[in-house]
Amino acid sequence: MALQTAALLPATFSVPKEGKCSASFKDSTFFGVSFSDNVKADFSSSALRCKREFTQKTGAVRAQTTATEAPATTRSAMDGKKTLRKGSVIITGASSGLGLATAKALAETGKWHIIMACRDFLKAERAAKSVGMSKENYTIMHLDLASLDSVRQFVDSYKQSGRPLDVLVCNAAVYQPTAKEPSFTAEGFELSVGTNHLGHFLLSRLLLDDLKQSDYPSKRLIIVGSITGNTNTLAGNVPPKANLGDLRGLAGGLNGLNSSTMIDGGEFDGAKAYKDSKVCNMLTMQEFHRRFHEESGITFASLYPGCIATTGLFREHIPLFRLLFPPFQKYITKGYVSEEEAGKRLAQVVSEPSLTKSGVYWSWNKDSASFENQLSEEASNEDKARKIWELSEKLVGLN
Ligand code: NDP
Ligand code: PMR
Repeated sequence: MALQTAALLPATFSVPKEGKCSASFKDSTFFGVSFSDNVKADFSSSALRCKREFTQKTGAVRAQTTATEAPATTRSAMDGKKTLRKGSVIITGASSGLGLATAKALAETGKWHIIMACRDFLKAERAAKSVGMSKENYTIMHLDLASLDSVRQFVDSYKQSGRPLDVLVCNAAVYQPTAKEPSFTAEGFELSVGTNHLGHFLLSRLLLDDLKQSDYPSKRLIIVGSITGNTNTLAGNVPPKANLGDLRGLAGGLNGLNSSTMIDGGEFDGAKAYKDSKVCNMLTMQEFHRRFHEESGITFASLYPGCIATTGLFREHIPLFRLLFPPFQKYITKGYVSEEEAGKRLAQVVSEPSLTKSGVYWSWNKDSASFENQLSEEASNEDKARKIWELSEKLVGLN
């Protein structure tokens, strides 16, 4: 049973104005090449398989609760100066790509303790080592966002650890652009929206009180968004476009039985499901802001870090896409950013004193300077945000 709980070891190119795209291809084609029949089964890891592998691989891992609560500042006995304790930041999906690069950037400052909330413990441990993070700067905890039980166990373990929570970064995501059939989370929600939105929704709701209790100078909840969910950009107009419709699929539970697997009630489309999930992420951030910013002082933010064309996000795309996508973004759209640069951007949203404004969707210009970007009509629709909040509460069992 010791293993059932989370393992805890110390261990833009953005087009700001309305842009119209005349592209007439589907997302499943790129440079006119059809991918549909080339999907490889070796990337078909289901949430359940990952969970099993974790339990097998981490047989020797025990939960430890080493941390104790510490006030944000302590006065030094030597010179009486106040010193700030290390901030505690949880980053979901810190085992690769943007999450790992952000963890690395924050660890290098020496001012943060990073809780890497990951579904594959060994992968996370290797990843942390591979980027040179030193053990005193991070803790790996098991979290599978495709299982609400796992989310609840993670939260329980975190609370038991006694560690304060100063910043939560909802970063993990799955993208299934070539899937012909939907796959599902442990509770039977379509996997992309289930993981990217519903898993994070429950996680952030359950950890909100911990954030509220933080005495750190700036406490933040960050939910990673994207340009492709924003139809006021060229990238957001590449088919299939995000569209949540009247939310009838979400209301029905996205299970493909008595409802559609898609939020808008349409036919399953993996690329659209991902983009829809990003719209939910950006709307959720704003709804948090409206409901809790004033009373709690928490900064709620989202961002588009740039096109990080080399990450594991594209693992289920065909090899040709993965080969051509980075140069396409580098030389044609000029929207490309390296994982390292994107990690620095997200690290700014975590820790920069100048980025404390709440309710903002951050982006960066060509000189890598941050600016408050405009969200599309749908991604800033207050009525939809409230409805998604209420429907999501029901689905994750908060209501
Ligand atoms: P990666 O695939 O490299 O990282 C995604 C992370 O999410 C991985 O660590 C993965 O774990 C984790 N993850 C996936 N499913 C689960 C799950 N069920 N439970 C816990 N963790 C899970 O992609 P990126 O770094 O590119 O993506 C990070 C974020 O950036 C996403 O929110 C994405 O939408 C966003 N983004 C990415 C852009 C890009 O161009 N790449 C552009 C705009 C936004 P594992 O290592 O085990 O697979
Ligand atoms: Mg896109 C203005 C240029 C721009 C930018 C910044 C992106 C970002 N993309 C742009 C344009 C185009 N893309 C154009 C003109 C095309 C047609 C050739 C195109 C195609 C394309 C595909 C097939 N782009 C993609 C895909 C994906 O599978 C990626 C996706 O949609 O994932 C959901 C993607 C992306 N383009 C981006 C970004 C950031 C992505 C990554 C996904 C994300 O996290 O949002």
